[in-house]
Amino acid sequence: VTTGVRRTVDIPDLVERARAADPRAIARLISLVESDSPALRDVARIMVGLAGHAQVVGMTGSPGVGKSTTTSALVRELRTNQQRVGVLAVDPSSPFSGGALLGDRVRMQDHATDDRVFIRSMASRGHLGGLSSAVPQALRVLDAAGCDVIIVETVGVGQAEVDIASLADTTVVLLAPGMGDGIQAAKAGILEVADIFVVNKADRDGADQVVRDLRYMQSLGGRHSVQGAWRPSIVKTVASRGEGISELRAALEKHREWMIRHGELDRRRIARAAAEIEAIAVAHVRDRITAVHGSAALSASAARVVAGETDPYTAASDLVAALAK
Ligand SMILES: Nc1nc2c(ncn2[C@@H]2O[C@H](COP(=O)(O)OP(=O)(O)OP(=O)(O)O)[C@@H](O)[C@H]2O)c(=O)[nH]1
Ligand SMILES: [Mg+2]
Repeated sequence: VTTGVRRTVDIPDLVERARAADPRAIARLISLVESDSPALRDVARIMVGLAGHAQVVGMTGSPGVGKSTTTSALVRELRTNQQRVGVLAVDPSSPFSGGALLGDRVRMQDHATDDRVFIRSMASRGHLGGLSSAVPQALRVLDAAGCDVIIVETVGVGQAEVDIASLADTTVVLLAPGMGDGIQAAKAGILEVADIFVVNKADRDGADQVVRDLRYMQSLGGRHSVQGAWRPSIVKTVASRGEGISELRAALEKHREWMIRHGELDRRRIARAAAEIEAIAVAHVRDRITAVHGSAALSASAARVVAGETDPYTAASDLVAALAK
């Protein structure tokens, strides 16, 4: 298999080594899927049937709320239970991975020498502007590599956290006292996506008030108030001291068990795969439009719409109809 960089990569060999938890092979595979190279397809094909074991946990919340500290403490907790852990820190603001997450890397350094913990940061914006198609693939790589839990950390700004929530089996929304989170969270709609609330920085005044606010909001309804629905747990933590982290782990396990018992895990995963297939298909159609009509065709068609010669629906139908020929 040849990648764009004139280098031959033995993907089956890489996957084999990744399954044996070789961190360099895992890193290389994630780089391959991240670079959106033709190898992405091959990696995806070879990994069929190898993923599905890991619990994917999304961690989201406002900047500085304690996501990285909580993630690091949770990794420690999971490791004492002999679990293998992957961490993907996804930066929603940057088209490039790396820089912005340096602080997170420093915070994660405790785990740098543990070969059962794999930590990686990624940009979340793909070339089409949406959530990078590489994120689900990177999750599959970590899953195939035998991770029991994969934690995806992303800053809760804009649409990104909702996107991340759609990738996770379990979504953890972090809040902290004194951050005006109650209102912010409600605004961003992240209350709706939470399976577990963590009220971090419980060493500060106001943590109990945040818990009461959450309980009050839960009492008002929403998708969780439907009969038989999962009622999001609320866990108080002082992540910087590791307090409440075993309770968080217990809440994660409880949610996973609940989902399995109610068929929710399969439902979520099917919905996720459907969204992924659709996104790939749409990207494919987009590429085909350019391939069949040439890159100038869209602007030519747009000019006709602006000139009042046709309408956008007819123009779109014409573009798509030509693809089938
Ligand atoms: N008092 C207190 N401080 C905490 C606690 N947990 C984290 N912090 C501090 O809060 C600051 C931000 O923590 P991070 O873990 O980097 O927060 P984050 O949500 O990952 O931040 P971004 O990735 O920048 O969005 C750091 O200075 C932490 O030491 C806590 O439980 N109590
Ligand atoms: Mg962080």
